Amino acid sequence: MKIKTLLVGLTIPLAGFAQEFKVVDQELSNPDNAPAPCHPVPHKRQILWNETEFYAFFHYGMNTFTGREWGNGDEAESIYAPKGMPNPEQWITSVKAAGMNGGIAVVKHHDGFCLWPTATTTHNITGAGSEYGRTANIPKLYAEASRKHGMKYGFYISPWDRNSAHYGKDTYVTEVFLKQCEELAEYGSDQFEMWFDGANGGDGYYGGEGGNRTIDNSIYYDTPNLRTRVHKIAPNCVLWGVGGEARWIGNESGYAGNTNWATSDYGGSGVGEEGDINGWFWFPGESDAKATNNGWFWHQGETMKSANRLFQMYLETVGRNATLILNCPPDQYGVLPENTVNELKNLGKMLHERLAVPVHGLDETTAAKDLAKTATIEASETRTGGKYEVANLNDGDKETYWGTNDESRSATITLTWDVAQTVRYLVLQEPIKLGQRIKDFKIEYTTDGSKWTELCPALETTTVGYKRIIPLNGKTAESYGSGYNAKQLRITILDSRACPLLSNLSVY
Ligand code: FUL
Repeated sequence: MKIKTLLVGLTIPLAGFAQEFKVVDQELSNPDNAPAPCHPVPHKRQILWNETEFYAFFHYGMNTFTGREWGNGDEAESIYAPKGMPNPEQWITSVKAAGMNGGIAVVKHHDGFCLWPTATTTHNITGAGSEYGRTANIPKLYAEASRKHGMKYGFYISPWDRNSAHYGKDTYVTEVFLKQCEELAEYGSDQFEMWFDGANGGDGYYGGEGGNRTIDNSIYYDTPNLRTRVHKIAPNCVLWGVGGEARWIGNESGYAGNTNWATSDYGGSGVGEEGDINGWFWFPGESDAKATNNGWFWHQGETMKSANRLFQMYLETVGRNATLILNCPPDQYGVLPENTVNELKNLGKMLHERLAVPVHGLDETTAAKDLAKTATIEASETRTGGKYEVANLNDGDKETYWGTNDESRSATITLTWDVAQTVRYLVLQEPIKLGQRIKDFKIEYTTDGSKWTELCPALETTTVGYKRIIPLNGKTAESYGSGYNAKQLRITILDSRACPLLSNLSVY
């Protein structure tokens, strides 16, 4: 492609000098006819973060022993007294069995108690009320266990600190918060996310002074500096929330919008579930939800949600271009209770058998079969350049993709089987490094090869993004019905922000 840069004969007086601008011919080489990105696009670390898809949240700390959800910050260190050796390895292996790919451990909640021997405050495990508590450096053990089991890991460190006398003053950010983040970053340069909650200000113990502290959340934490300092140590660590690299989906109930753009503007909370097609930033959604029927922290007598309900949450988050961070709270022994572990296993089996999610310990032969692999796939159009064939849709390579030529905004993809197949779910993925593009599509099937019927016509089939899983009966609660007997399945992309591209298409 040849571009003529039009800086024609302009003469601008600059600091007393006449500056001549010349016409420049630039030869831009694009031998493969690669499509231009549709901005905004994600940073590499945001793509890696998205690929984590489903991960755990572990709320554990002072509140586990007080039964509270928000400690005031005046709790004596000795109240934190695990009755057994906290075992982050058990947390990690239990969630791995559910098909999760990692997790975030809360290592400091709003009460300010730190689960590692930080140099920034004495309000930490060194004063714990049991030998187990004093010995177990949670972030260290957690990072080691995660690495051992090939799981991604990161930490929740509450910016709001109701214990610290510094909170609300400049010294808090420089002497406490940033230093704590750096200490945690040192537990591993391969962290994938740090979680910075938005709750802040208000009353607390504040070193004994008490009262209320007010801050301006948008500037107080010195976010640009925080990002630079953490990324220096952990370059692929996405700074969630206050950090501005991934956004809160906004409901804590485990669902995202059917329409969900990974683009948004900073600051607003109204874009949580759906994002904003006109957003200036790549600001993808994460959905935080509880696997149990009580608070974020462990409480006596709490129950687990059923695997069926958790599967529904998965469809409504991971299946709607968000990630799912599912909270599984360790108890006072520092382990996940048995009923949690069992239900997580049931969930893993369901994900494996319905959507072929790879689950450690489960045999591949019991995974759902991807029916796209046995179909003949045809597209109404294929981009010239020789690299964008439909074969890329199901080649297991996330770097390759199918696409149309630049001018197109619509296309159809048709899958044909020799023998009709029972279909229940369609999975689509866009190569998001080139931006989120598709904004309307529909799905049809035919049993006899002549009469086409639209599937889930009432469902908003708008955005795709990193991943979209469509339950073909249109329901997330009872999605695994008898399915549809399809000889052919046709996906029609009706509109797109730029020429449509797809990196993966699977059918189960
Ligand atoms: C909230 C916090 O205030 C809750 O305690 C919990 O940690 C949740 C995940 O985020 O904003």
